Amino acid sequence: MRKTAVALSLLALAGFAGCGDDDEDTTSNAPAETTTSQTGAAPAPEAAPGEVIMKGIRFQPAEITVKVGDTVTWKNEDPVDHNAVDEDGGQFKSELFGEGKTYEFKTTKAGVINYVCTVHPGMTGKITVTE
Ligand SMILES: [Cu+2]
Repeated sequence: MRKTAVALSLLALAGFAGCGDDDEDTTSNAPAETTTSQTGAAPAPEAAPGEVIMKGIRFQPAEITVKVGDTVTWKNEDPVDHNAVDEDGGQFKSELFGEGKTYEFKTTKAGVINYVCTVHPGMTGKITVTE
């Protein structure tokens, strides 16, 4: 009967009430192993793909490449208002928006889009949209 006593003590250690005295202690070990599997998180990128920071009266990065269906997000980190206006095909035209605000544009077709901030001459950017 020692075998039964050992099995019961293992069940007790695993937190089971111990209704059965069969050899089920092997399955009761399983829950304890699931805690160590979630290590090694991916490093966070500074700017996500499709994200453009407006800073220093510039679009950063000034040129990005995204896929059709991706969303481009502009984020203003300047203390002055900016906008983003497509100067070729009129696919997007944001309002002026201030620090901490964002504007999003979802691409719908492949091509090159040149855009500007209309209140800051020379503040230009380019989006290459690929299939
Ligand atoms: Cu601007």
